[in-house]
Amino acid sequence: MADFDLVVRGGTAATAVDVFRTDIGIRDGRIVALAADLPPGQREIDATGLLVLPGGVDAHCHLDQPTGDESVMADGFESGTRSAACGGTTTLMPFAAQMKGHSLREAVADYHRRAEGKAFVDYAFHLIVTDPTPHVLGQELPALIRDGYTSFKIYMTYEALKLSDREILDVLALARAERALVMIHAENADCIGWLTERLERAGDVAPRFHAVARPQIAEREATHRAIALAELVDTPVLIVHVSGSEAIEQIRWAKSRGLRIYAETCPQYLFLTADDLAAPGFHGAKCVCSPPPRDRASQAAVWDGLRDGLFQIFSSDHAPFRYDDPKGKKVPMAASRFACIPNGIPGLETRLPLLFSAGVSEGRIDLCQFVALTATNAAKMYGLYPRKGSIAIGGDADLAIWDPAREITIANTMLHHDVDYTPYEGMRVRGWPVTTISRGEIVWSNGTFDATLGRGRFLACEPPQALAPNAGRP
Ligand code: DUC
Ligand code: ZN
Ligand code: ZN
Repeated sequence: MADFDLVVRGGTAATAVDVFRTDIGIRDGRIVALAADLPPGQREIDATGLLVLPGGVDAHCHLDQPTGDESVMADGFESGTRSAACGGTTTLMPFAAQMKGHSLREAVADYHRRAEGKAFVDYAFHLIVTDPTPHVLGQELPALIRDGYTSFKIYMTYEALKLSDREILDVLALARAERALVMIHAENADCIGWLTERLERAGDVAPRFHAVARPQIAEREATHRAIALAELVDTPVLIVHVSGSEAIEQIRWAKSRGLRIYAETCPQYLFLTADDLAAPGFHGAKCVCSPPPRDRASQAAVWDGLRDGLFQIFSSDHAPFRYDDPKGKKVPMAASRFACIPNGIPGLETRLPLLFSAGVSEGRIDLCQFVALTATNAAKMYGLYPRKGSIAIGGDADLAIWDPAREITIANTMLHHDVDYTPYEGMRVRGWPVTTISRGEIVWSNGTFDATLGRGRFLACEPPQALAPNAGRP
């Protein structure tokens, strides 16, 4: 009998801190040996000349999330986890969202029903808290945190979702007491509402005005306020989907004062700009997301932040709406009001190749930073480490094997989501995950996806782990 179910042989492995040549022995879904010249396994993968990285952890994506209007998300757990796996991601963290006036516990139960039996790879849930009543803060949330939902997102914008500053303080205090992590969508709701009304009155309703209605100043002000509220309560927060150089300045300032402010950014802020929302006809709607893509200077500031450790996490913020669909970007009101275009763009499968190519292949970040930003830091911050996010004995055998020389021109036809476009159509990348292994099973290999529906498991999260102050830096 072979010692191993699977041996990945001859590759170059990378973690957030090290790059080393090793064979990887896998048994019962876990890594059980890291050494040269391991004895044969029942199956073998020849990784000579390839990189073996931890499977990606996509710590911010939206799947089958009720929207509250007539739009419907194109991807649920089946197509979402399939697409993620084909792009080298083995753990996803979508959101169980509370609707105002409803129970958070019920939202979680509903979201489990949506996921159950449909995932191809493993997943955990963040919560979205929109109605922090005494019952939610005193009963539901503490119990949910103990049950493995240790991170929750709150909004400073959107009428149906936003919290007042006072409510934010209450949520932060609860997170401090219960050791949970609050993720904040930082945009100033009143600035956006005021600008939107003026633009609509002037007849400026095309998709490109979405970016005009959500300027950097609205993100900068809310980011500053989120930092101040977190400082007041003395608890760490994570600012999600940071887009602009001005918000980045605020985070840099907070960190220079020793505050525990963490930050996430996404591919759209490196590879798109507001000009993409001005594409001919209605095509700009394909790039409508919030916060919106900015300009070249902000792209450069985001790269600086990825390089120097300002950002800990690089997520997709996959929020999937079909373009040519009255339940997608073309919901009836969207043609006459940019504010009705569903917010969000797809990106589960392209997240890692885009960052690998422009980051690692082009020398802006090194391989260890890539692993930290795309897997390890999220696993630590959201309480999934060391089971996920690394290559370590005892950890789950979640691996992505990369061909760093493979050149691909991105086309929606090659992707595995159920969205009818990708904003990155035609972009050329160097480096692609050729094989994905989830808990020891090969689910994606050389262009073929092969996994049993429902094999993906729910992961209960531990409390967040502190990151080293320089996590993500060389
Ligand atoms: N916030 C997100 O996190 N995703 C999509 C849209 C939004 O506003
Ligand atoms: Zn958001
Ligand atoms: Zn999101």
